[in-house]
Amino acid sequence: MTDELMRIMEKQIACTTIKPTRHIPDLTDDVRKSLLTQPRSISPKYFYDKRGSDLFDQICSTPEYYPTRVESQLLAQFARAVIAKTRPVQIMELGSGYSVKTRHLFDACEAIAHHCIYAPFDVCEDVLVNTALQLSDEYEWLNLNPLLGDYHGGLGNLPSNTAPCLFVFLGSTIGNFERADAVQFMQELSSVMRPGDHLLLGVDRVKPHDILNAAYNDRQGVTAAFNLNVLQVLNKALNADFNPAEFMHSALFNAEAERIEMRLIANSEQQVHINDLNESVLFSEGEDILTEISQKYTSHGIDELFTAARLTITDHYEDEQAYFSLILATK
Ligand code: SAH
Ligand code: AVI
Repeated sequence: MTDELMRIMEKQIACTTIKPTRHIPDLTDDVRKSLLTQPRSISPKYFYDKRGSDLFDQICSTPEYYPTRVESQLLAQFARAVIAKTRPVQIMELGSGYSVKTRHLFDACEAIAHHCIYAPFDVCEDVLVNTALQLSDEYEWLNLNPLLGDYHGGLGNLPSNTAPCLFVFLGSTIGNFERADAVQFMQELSSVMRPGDHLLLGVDRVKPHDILNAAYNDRQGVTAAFNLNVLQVLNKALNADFNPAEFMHSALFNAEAERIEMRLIANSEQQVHINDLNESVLFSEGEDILTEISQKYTSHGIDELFTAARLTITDHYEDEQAYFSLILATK
């Protein structure tokens, strides 16, 4: 038995699997529907195997990727106010990853001896378990309830019997939804919130294009490696033979749609075999796969999102340059 497994058992850390409330296509369905047909795309949720999650973590420390830095500064500044206002019995975080910035909320709880439950919800089990282990060392008072699941499957089965609950959705992960899907998601979130619950949402803002483009094209090439890693995920899961060296990372701000569009572009004509599906894909030179959109919002766009979800904004925190917003809202 590995040391890590021993620690998990000693600490009794187990993930609860959250059943979807509606059908979620699996990787096979998604690949058939989106990758084998044109225009080609793949859902960004497939980025996040252990390596993809680690690469995202590294992106957060690149000098160009301002969202993490700015959001972290906002949390450092306002976490105490958020906790004082919401007094959560439970903090439920969607797409929690390594819960790095959430520690500002735990520190704010600790400062006033306010003990609570933390329920991180993520698709990546490895990261959930490791993070829970780490947090249980750092915050002994924190009552951990890691939840494994896919938020595209609905939020109706999340444990919600503990009120007041502070829902947290950081990193502008809402930007990885198409605008219409973001509205639907916010409405779904609102429908599981009860009076007294709050939502803390991190949203990246529209800003000068050079800053946006640089954030997704860091000089060390970490974002490129993160993007290309999805091909390895497909190779492993579906016994495919994508050659990442034959694809190029591309991320460009689409000014009309106000979003970064991240793609993988075939360097040459090539045939890829997806053995488990018994399918082949012929890529022409320059043909691309859309791997992620990262919608940026204006302050007006943020207001519209909350209005559509019938949530009332109580506080809108932003940095001096209005690069990033942290919004606290209630039902
Ligand atoms: N909240 C963290 C991590 C953001 S990265 C931060 O702000 O730094 C996006 C996170 O969302 C990853 O941890 C990824 O595993 C998770 N994620 C992506 N798609 C998901 C889905 N469909 N359901 C649940 N979690 C998802
Ligand atoms: C998680 N998500 C909000 C990040 C983003 O900025 O869209 C993922 C990312 N992709 C490239 N860099 C970071």
